[in-house]
Amino acid sequence: MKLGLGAIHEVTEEKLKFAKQFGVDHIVVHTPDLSGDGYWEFMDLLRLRTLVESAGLKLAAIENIPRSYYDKVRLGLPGRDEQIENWCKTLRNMGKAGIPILGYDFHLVGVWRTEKSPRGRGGAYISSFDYERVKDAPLPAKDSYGYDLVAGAPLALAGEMTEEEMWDNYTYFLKAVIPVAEEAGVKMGLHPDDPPVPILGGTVRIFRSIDALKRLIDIVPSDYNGLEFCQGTVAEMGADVIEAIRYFGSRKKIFYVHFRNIKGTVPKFDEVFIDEGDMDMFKAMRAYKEVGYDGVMIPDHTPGVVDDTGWGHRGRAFALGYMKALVQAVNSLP
Ligand SMILES: [Mn+2]
Repeated sequence: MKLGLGAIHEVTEEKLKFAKQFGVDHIVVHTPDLSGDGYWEFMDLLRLRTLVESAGLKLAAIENIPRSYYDKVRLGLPGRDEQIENWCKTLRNMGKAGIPILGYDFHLVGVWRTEKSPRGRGGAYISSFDYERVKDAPLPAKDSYGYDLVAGAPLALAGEMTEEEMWDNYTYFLKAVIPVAEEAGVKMGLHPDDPPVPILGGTVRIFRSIDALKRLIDIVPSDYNGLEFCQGTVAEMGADVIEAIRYFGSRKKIFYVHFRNIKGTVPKFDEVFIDEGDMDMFKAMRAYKEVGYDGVMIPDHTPGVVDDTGWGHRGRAFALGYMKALVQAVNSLP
């Protein structure tokens, strides 16, 4: 198991130093601003990797492509073939630039929480989700990342899609891109839909169960088709987390891990500190070790603590330290 730091949108000297100081070797960059026109250019990707490596770190993955780059793909609209072609260009350029993993998701309204309040331990700010409060909320114009939900298309389209249509759009996309991912040597890992509920903002969400994750790996069997395994989201599903680690880990389908703990499951959960959630994180870490997982793990969302920064340096440092101790602990098991 390798530890890393993610949720880094802009690779600054300060972030790299932070990672280095807390003793991790890997960086996951989140939707970098690479000024590409529908795809990312080789030189921009190469510069990004070089920047990370100049600090003595490795660029383990890029997480998420700008959502406008594949809005038509997700909705199955005319123009999707061009976007798929661009996705393939990005994959080829990533491969040439030596960036081995692309994390992505395939839903319409992004990550959604209903509250962020100081209800956490000692008044820490935690984010929470309560499906009751947003079940019937209408389709927003922008997703929760702030991007236009469906650039240039009637919003209603997204709201009218059925689950099977969403699966069709996904299948069409996956069959087109995975062969190119193989050629390029870039693994594509899907992040399950967070929160994993059937409908949000009037749009369907298909990756909300273990069965759905199994289905996606069967659509195109390939070493390059797998998961950005968000343990927090799997816990939100109410699924058996250890079982899921064993199932996907033993099949080498976990490309990297979001190591997060929560309290509750959908319809209602809180994102608490890593040491106080429902999941025994030691057991989880042991399961990764037992299946021979050798990829990167990064902290995911963490509660906001006293005097923390907007990015959450203190919260992330706590999670990282905890993870480091867990890795040492499982590695010292007989
Ligand atoms: Mn996650």
